[in-house]
Amino acid sequence: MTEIKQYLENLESNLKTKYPNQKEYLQAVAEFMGTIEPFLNQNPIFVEKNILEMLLVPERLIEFRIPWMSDSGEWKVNTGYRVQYNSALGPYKGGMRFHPTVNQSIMKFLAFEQIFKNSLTSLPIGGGKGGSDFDPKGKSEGEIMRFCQSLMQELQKYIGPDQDIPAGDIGVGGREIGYLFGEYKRLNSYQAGVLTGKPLSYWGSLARTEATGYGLVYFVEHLLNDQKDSFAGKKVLVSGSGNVAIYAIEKAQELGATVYGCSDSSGYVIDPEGIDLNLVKEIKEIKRDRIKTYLEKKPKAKFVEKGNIWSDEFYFDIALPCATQNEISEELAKQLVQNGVQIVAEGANMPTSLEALEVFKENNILYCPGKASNAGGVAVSALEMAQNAQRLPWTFEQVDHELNQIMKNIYETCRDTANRYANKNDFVSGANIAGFERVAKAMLSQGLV
Ligand code: NDP
Ligand code: 2IT
Repeated sequence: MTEIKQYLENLESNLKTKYPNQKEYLQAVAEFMGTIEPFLNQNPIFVEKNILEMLLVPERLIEFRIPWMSDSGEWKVNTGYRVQYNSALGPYKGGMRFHPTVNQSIMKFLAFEQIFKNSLTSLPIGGGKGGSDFDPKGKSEGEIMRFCQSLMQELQKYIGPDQDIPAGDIGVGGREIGYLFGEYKRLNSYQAGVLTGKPLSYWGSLARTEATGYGLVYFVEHLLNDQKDSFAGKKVLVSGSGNVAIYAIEKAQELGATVYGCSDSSGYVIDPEGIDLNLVKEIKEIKRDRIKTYLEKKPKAKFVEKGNIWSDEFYFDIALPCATQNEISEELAKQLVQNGVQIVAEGANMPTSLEALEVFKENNILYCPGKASNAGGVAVSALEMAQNAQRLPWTFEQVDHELNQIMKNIYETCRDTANRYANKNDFVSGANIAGFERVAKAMLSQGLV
């Protein structure tokens, strides 16, 4: 075993001993560590200076109490988090997730991935993530508002437009960002750039809502163009029906693909006529209802209660997982291969298990890791910060054009880095190495801070 391989194995095994129960975090680190050796072999300075061990320790991890009162007057409490992982490239930047499964492991995996994702955008943003184990399902408007206000009473101590800039993620969209922003303003002052994903009426950016889904499809379109191909005529399935899924469907349809299915945590829909996106938007964005109700207006579609969309035997070309971590297991990956899938591109963060990833590799599936392919959301968040600092709004076309350029650049960087250090089309290695290189250089030049 080479000295560098041994160094990497020691770091990983120490982490396993320290955090034996943080399985998502260990998974994200393992995926990263498994790709970085060829780069370190050519750049041993980062091992000599122990940059990797330094990088693994979050700069700060804040955990706090969020008390709130239900409509019926009951006293409730949740746990809030903000992981300020790495600020070598800029202020901490990353979303807030509200979901009952949120814990330290999930927060750390998301923040860790965010470091490299943000680095890949080439914009001045460091890596962070936050959220709470609060479950927004079934809560009233008033409960959501009071919860957001209570959360911000604590979080406001640690954030600022040049310090840490939260945004949305699962369970956090424009409505929640609005309540968080209002409370921050009341406790501090009007700082447009303290949160991104703001509603358009007060300094939100045009195209931020669309950015992650559109960016995902732009990334894949650049990959397809490289192979003299395109989305036109492709058959696509998408998991989830939230912010990322909806705008991935929209752009894929616009580029001439047919999207046959989408899902939520209650089950999945396959529509042989192609998904009616206006109907999905009405169900999800306006009524905040379950995807099952799609069948009320489209009786020819099928709904599989509690089913995972990737278990279906539908034959299709491109899989866009846009729901949550580890939604594609080894078994489901095999099913996708059997279904004839050629490309798997992640809109969600880490939707593919390590075992599933191996299946894709063995079968030469073109696999685009989320930290590259879903970076469009955070990239436009950084453009929102730029507009806020400039005190000038940009047009939709301007933001959308920048987004497409950024995704092209990320795709080409991953492709070229893979060709240089790993194998052709190994976008996992490409994304990890290119993302790491920028952060590591910045850390080194800033000294022991
Ligand atoms: P939303 O809350 O808007 O939507 C999430 C969707 O995924 C919903 O359809 C939800 O179903 C489904 N889902 C969530 N958890 C589960 C679960 N445990 N099992 C089954 N389905 C589930 O979130 P986003 O669209 O913003 O986020 C989706 C993914 O994209 C996440 O992994 C997020 O980290 C990632 N991402 C988001 C970005 C953004 O800008 N918003 C940027 C980059 C990545 P249900 O409503 O039934 O819970
Ligand atoms: O995972 C992600 O990149 C996001 N949830 C978006 C973060 C952001 O700051 O816009």
